[in-house]
Amino acid sequence: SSSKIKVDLDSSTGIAVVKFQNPPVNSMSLDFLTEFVISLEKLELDKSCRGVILTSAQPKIFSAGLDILEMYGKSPEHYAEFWKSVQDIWLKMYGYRKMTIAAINGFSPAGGCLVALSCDYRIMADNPRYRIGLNETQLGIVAPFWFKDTMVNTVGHRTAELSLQFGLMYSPSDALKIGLVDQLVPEENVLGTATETMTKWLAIPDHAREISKSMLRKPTVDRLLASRDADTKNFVNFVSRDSIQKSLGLYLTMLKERKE
Ligand code: CO8
Repeated sequence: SSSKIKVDLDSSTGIAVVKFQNPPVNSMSLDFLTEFVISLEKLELDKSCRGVILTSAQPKIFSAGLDILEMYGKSPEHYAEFWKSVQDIWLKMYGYRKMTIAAINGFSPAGGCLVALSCDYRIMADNPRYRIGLNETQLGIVAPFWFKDTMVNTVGHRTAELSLQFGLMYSPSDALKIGLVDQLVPEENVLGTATETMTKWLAIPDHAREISKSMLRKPTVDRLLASRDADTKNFVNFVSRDSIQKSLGLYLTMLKERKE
């Protein structure tokens, strides 16, 4: 299978650009997530890499989130395997030792938003058509507690209440207002600004920044580590329900019909 993750490491600056290339919408399938986590592990072990920028190789879309087809009409064993890979990518990213920046160059719903939220800094294209947010409830599904924790840690409790219950998708300017993203720039400058910003962050001694990050994030990571199996069981039971399968089926149909 062809590569869904393109890694470009500049060993003179220590900055790696990781590009999602899973057309048409960078949905996060099991294959995608597996390759993604392996790429991040390799970069974490590579001494010439100090920071990672995540962005998309597809125009207009950062990532459409988890691949809904991995959660629809499959076996319980498949759901469990898929969910473990979702946990793996979040655990890897949220606890990542190196500096990470999301260069959000398009739509970023649900799992796409989670990946961006797991970075240390978010720069988004100021295109008013783009949206970012945890829209799970709109699909009739529920973002798990660690998605919620990540959101609360970023935007605060009250904004997370509104955001998660409504399944709100924010325009770039609204996302900036609530602190869901840190900076907006013209579309063509997203990657350039991310590189400049990374260079500034890399002026901070790595070990001091790393320990500070870990101090802030470890309690959140530990909560999932303490209950991974229960969280997987919970997901498998939930997603296997007839009512949830029906909701996902309707949502997939809606996506298709919207096009015609
Ligand atoms: N998974 C699978 N297929 C998808 C997904 C997805 N997330 N998103 C889009 N597709 C498919 C479409 O169905 C379409 O398929 P086809 O070509 O066969 O008709 C194809 O990709 C292209 O999509 P569009 O035509 O819609 O492309 P546009 O450029 O018009 O729009 C968007 C791009 C805005 C990204 C749009 O596709 C969209 O809104 N997608 C849905 C995004 C979404 O709601 N994702 C949520 C996924 S759930 C998740 O990430 C977290 C789950 C948490 C766990 C829950 C516990 C149960």
